[in-house]
Amino acid sequence: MNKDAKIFVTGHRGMVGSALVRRLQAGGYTNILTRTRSELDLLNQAAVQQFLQEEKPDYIFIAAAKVGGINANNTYRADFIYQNLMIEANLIHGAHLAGVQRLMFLGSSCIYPRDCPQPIKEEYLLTGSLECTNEPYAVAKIAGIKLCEAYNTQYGRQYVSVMPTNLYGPNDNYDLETSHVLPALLRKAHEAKLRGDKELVVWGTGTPRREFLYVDDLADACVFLMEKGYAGSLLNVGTGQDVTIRELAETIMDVVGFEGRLVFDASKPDGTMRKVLDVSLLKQCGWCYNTSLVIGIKLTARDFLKQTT
Ligand code: GFB
Repeated sequence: MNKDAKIFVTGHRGMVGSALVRRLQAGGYTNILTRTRSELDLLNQAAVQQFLQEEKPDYIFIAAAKVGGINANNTYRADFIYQNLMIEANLIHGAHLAGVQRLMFLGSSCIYPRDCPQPIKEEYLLTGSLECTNEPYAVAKIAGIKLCEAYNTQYGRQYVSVMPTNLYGPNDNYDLETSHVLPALLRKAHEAKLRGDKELVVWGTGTPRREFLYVDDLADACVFLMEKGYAGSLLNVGTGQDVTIRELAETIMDVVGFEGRLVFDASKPDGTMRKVLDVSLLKQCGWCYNTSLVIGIKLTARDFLKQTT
């Protein structure tokens, strides 16, 4: 990528998009294009097509998406499938019409079958049934991958789909009903400490395993792959290491300094029991993560305090 290439980052106010903008700016890129939701409604096909025709970016990163944790995915099922299908279809088709050759579509590790072998290889896509709690979101993201593949095979585009594992970091959503587990537990531990509580409630049984990647590492991987001209269609991005939800909660308690005990609310769903990515392909490309879970949690705790105090 030339340093003055026009790079459109969608979703730049979200956790992933803002990390991409930080990483691009740090890399010396000077022509980064962003639009807020009120400036450009990505659900509006005509508006997206007109914008892309006018701007004709050289590169697009699709970080805009309707996202959330297990409860949000399970509750707002229609919103998750509809909004994600519209955003990606409008952007991918609009990019093609505007002659954009290079695009990166960001998905999620929940696109893989619920019970597939672990660690999860890219080739397991569409080999089994999905986890029920996030099936609408996963179906939309799978459609995005297939859109990219189809424009590559029919029109010779280079649209790459990157599947990150569970992400966390600055600008995350800390709302307890809709957030992912890591920001939720950070907030719960912090508030429990302030109130002097004796207990911290963790949803589910604490036994599911999850892999966590610091969002600035994801942004680094995405820019690395664009710079390298990576031309494969689907690629996992993660650490290749996972922990139980109980271990995650204990690490967060240590970082925050909350000394009460953990209580598990089994009335809440566990979701997939294990979800750890095989990152061999990414390693072969020459990229590896940098931020350990403890360091990443400390950095995120700082962001949480900044946002709430
Ligand atoms: O992060 P999370 O919501 O997403 O939940 P998923 C991970 C695990 O943490 C589940 C447990 O087993 C939850 O039951 N958990 C424990 C909690 N305490 C809490 C809490 O206070 N809040 C939350 N949110 N969870 C999402 C998908 O799945 O992950 C999305 O629904 C997407 O589609 C995303 O793929 C990365 O890993 O279960």
